Amino acid sequence: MKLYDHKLAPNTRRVRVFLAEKGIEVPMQPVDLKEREQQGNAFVAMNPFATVPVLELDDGSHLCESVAICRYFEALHPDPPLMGTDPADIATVEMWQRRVEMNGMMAAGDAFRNSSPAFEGRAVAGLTQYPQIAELAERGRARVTRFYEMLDDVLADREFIAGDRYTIADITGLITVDFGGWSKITPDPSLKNVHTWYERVSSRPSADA
Ligand SMILES: N[C@@H](CCC(=O)N[C@@H](CS)C(=O)NCC(=O)O)C(=O)O
Repeated sequence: MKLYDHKLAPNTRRVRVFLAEKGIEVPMQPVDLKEREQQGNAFVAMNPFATVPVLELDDGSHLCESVAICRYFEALHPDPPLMGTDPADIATVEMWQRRVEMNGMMAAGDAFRNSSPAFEGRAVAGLTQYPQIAELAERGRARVTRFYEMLDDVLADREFIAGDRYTIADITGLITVDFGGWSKITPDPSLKNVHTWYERVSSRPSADA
């Protein structure tokens, strides 16, 4: 088994943090995104969407999508649970994971990829070339800012995003805040609950993974 990884990429970090929380070690295979290794024939044969992470299993098959890869490890190593325990809890964690992903992470992606000069003509990850749209960058910034305000309300009465236990929703939240920082989108200082939560999750050893 090995994980096709890129040290700086938020989605690969999500998997690395998840593995660190579970104490699982997986050999890493670095992918040079800057040199477009992810767009080469060998990589596209593993993942036609041309993105990392990709998990190669011992039988030579491949799993893509960071959350699906986390789901695989959750099933293999249920302890500590990071994706819920009973049916309602599993659905609650999924609900928050998706909310953070769609309203925070993807909006931060829109802000970054539609404004960074390095991503001109590559506003969407993958093989198809999409032009940058400045309005999408602006909307992304506005959405992340609004998402942090909503998150602050959520965190008023709980330690973690999906409840009293650290879960994958917190991991996606952590990578969203750090990724948003690339575009200088940071939670407003008035959002005390978000800041307290961020200190809590970013001080866990797994955050360095
Ligand atoms: N939904 C996918 C997103 C994967 C993704 O966008 N990966 C980025 C790195 S964070 C990538 O490989 N980008 C390559 C590119 O932009 O060409 C997942 O969760 O795995």
